[in-house]
Amino acid sequence: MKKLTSLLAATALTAAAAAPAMAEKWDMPMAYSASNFHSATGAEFAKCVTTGTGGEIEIVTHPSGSLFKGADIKRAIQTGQAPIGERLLSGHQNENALFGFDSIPFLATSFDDSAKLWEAAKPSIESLLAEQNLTLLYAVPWPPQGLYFKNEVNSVADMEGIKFRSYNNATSRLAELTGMLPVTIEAAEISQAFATGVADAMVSSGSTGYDRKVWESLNYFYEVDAWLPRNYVMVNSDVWSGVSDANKNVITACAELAEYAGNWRAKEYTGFTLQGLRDGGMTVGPASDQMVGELKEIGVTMTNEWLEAAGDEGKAIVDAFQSSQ
Ligand code: PCA
Repeated sequence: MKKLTSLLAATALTAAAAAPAMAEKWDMPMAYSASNFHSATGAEFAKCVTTGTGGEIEIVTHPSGSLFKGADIKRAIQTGQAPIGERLLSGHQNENALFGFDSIPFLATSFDDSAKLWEAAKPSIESLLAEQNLTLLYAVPWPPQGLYFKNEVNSVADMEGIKFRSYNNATSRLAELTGMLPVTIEAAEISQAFATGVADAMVSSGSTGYDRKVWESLNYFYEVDAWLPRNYVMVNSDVWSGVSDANKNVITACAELAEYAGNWRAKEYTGFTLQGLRDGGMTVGPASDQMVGELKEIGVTMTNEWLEAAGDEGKAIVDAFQSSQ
């Protein structure tokens, strides 16, 4: 009996020793700061997968663009330099207008509407990604987008000539249509850009302003609720097809959990970070009626431009979203 027990123990030890040889480590590049709620959600997703697969797949997150910068993350995953990662979906709008469905001003301005719009767009986005050797795992919205300025602004005329930090095509276009000068800068680098006067304004969530402590340079946040762009987590499709069915189930379940938790966090973080901006000394409040009216006119122009660029598939997304209202 004793012999059998020690034989079993030895076998168990051998099995345990063999396990790490099969274990894979997946580095997961992420563009935003470790403290950001998307990064916190990604870290929990990574832990869920590592635990759920019994360590067969260990995911290690790399926030703040430390492994690949935001703009390079998708290509890194497509080409297999990294197996998995997170990126701002509308960052790919320059490749295909469809990716910009979530950055159309005033189309979907609340968390509920953003969820409906995502529902309408998801099949198109999944197949666009699949054509690029990418498998979508989960997606989480940012809080509503508002306008940050160094100085008080009450109308579009007041924006003339201001240097404006943009993060995708739509935000650059918004700058052009409001007479501002767009310069594209990753969120990880905005604190320095504002401190050195490379930019004096941006459109973003309270969350990004809070994470990057922009009150050190900027003084006003106008709650415009213009749209809610999304981050998504993708995996290289070749890597994905090599994963066992059991581990695929674990990863899919962890992704569902992450999407749920991320949505919840985004909502919680909205009020918390706006208060954080106030505590930092910023003036936070709604934009003037005049400014909102003028921005909405620009929103109509941008909606029409997007519909033209995104063709029938884009129109089908907007129609499906509007009929879900
Ligand atoms: N923060 C990101 C994208 C949208 C947002 O709220 C950024 O500013 O880069």
